Amino acid sequence: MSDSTVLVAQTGSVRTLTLNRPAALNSFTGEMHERLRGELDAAAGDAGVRCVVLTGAGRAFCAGQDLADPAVSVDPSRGESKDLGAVIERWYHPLALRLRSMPVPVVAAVNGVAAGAGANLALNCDLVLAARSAVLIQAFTKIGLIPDTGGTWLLPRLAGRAKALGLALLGDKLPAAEAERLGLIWQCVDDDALPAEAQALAERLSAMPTRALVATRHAIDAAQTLDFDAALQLEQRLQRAQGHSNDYLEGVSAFIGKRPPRFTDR
Ligand code: T3D
Repeated sequence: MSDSTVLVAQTGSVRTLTLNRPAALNSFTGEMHERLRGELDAAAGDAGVRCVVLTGAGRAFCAGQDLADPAVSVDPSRGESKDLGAVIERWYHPLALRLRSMPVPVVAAVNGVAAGAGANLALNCDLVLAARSAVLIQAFTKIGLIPDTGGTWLLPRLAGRAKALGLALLGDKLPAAEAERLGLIWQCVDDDALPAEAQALAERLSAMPTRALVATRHAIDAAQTLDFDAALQLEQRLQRAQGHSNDYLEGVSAFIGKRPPRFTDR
């Protein structure tokens, strides 16, 4: 197997990116950030990609920041501190923004523990499937930090303030089934079934009208900060654009012709 920190595979129009530092539970070094950023950009720019799956090698999805990376690790005996704001600005904020602005849907296949920024990495994806044995951990307060990578924005919106605070303050393990019950993730599946379920979901999404999917994500995210009238205005603008798309013509003619549609816009 390649020793690259991000493995890339393609089946049809589904691009799978696998975080690949299993000995350190796929925690982020600067190098892995760099690779993932490059691969997300490459997938975004490739017309042959209509859905991305993000997963982890080995027993973890991602344990967040690699706490032994010299860029962020501190030597307690020296009483030194690091500028974590710079780390966030350079890596985690662009990562969250990249995921939420991908021109194709992104599926997280959470194969094992997802901790710290690793948990919020998953929550930034469009649909999150998790293996039943996986756990999500807002591990930040355990090391004196606050949730980042969009966690403070995402958690209350997904689970409500009470659960968001419980998860973020206590940093306990949240089993995948409970994450599904709380509405934090789309679905929890049996461990053995995760790769096939993630691929099937990604193939289903890749056959759908990509631009409509991405515009739907945009409208739903934007509506979090808009009043009702502004959300209606945004729907109108986006629907106008969709109305001019090839996919809309194809969708309607396929419906009228009683045949399956073949969507091509991206
Ligand atoms: O730059 C900044 O700091 C700002 C940005 C912050 C973003 C963040 O993500 S902060 C949160 C960082 N992540 C954590 O605090 C999680 C730390 N890891 C854990 O709490 C546990 O490892 C897990 C709960 C995730 C899993 O526990 P367990 O018992 O299944 O595994 P383990 O034995 O703890 O870990 C296995 C190996 O992975 C171990 O290495 P070893 O002893 O076999 O050589 C462990 O050190 C390594 N590992 C796990 N997480 C990290 C890590 N190494 C470096 N960084 C990690 N985050």
